[in-house]
Amino acid sequence: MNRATRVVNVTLSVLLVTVTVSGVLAFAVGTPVAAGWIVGVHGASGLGLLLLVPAKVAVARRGLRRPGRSRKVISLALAGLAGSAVASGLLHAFAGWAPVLGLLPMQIHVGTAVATALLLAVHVGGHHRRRGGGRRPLLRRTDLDRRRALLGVGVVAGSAALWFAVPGRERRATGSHEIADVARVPVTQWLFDAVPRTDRRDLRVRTPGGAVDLAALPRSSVRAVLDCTGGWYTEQEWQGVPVAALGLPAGASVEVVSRTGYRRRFPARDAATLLLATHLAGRRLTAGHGAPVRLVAPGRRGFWWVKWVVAVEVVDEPWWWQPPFPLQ
Ligand code: HEM
Ligand SMILES: Nc1nc2c(c(=O)[nH]1)N[C@H]1C(S)=C(S)[C@@H](COP(=O)(O)O)O[C@H]1N2
Ligand SMILES: [Mo]
Repeated sequence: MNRATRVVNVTLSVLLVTVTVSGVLAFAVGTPVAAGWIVGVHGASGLGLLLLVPAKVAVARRGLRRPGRSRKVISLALAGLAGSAVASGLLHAFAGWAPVLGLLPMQIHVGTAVATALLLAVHVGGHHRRRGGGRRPLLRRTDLDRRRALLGVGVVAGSAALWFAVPGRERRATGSHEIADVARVPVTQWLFDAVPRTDRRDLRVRTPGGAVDLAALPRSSVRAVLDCTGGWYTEQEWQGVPVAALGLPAGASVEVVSRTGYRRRFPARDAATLLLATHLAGRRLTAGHGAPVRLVAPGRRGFWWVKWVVAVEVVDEPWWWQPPFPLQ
């Protein structure tokens, strides 16, 4: 591989790793300032890929002339998938979160992005196997000389400029679009849950100290933003009982459990801000939105807002000892 080819490929790889890592972080972070930075890096590195298209086409032309059918198929599929990831990211930014052909732009985006990352691993792995069987190092010292450092600065500046040049529609720091009307808030599940049958009047929640009837406790209310990773958010008034009012024993974490088995674990200090909500915008929750009791987790993305809560447990394991995203 000659020097120019290497420069193009290494730069592309750095952008792809950056865009993948920042994309995953964008889903994990709900607080506006941190999310703003992460989403900015994400958008810029995603759009920055476009700056490298001409150089990569020149490099790939040469590569495609060499024999090796499966390598060509993988290369072209990779180009198509990465292109679709960029296109669906832009679709979300410009068209909004509403479904296209039954899928949210964000679902198309994450689907094509994950496929891109997996295929990239195959593609890079294939290139770095030597004929003799040994492996070439992925990065070399000479990748980091002064000229290339300058080139790197150029790519970063160009990517940032492109990101500022195509702002898309107005949206929150996380990239989510606003839904102002509470009647239009969609019923959303993370992956596979279905709306369970529940008794609307039964406000009992299991705790380590026994069942607690929320109806017997004073209610408080909070304005909080439900921000779904599907790409929308809504700021509403939620009413219910703070987790701190349940009289839980001390422990490292509290775990909020749904009737469906869906659960999330929180640091114990969050108990003060977590709310077991029974009302949304002054009305009792509907079945789809988590009746009779759903969690409100201010500052956290929607997948933390466990619906159909039946129990709050106290556990010794730290909150980060759980899958970063739910598996159900
Ligand atoms: C190959 C990998 C990826 C590429 C090329 C890519 C590219 C893009 C692009 C070009 C945008 C539009 C940015 C803008 O115009 O503001 C975008 C937005 C977004 N992407 Fe990705 N992305 C990738 C992976 C991911 C992953 C893995 C996730 C989450 C798990 C993710 C989450 C998001 C989110 C939340 C937005 C919305 C941000 C906004 O509206 O500004 N992306 N992406
Ligand atoms: N039990 C359960 N709770 C859940 C989910 C789920 O799949 N199962 N999805 C979460 C996700 S991803 C979001 S965005 C919010 C959506 O709340 P809504 O349906 O009231 O809009 O619920 C959260 N609570
Ligand atoms: Mo969500």
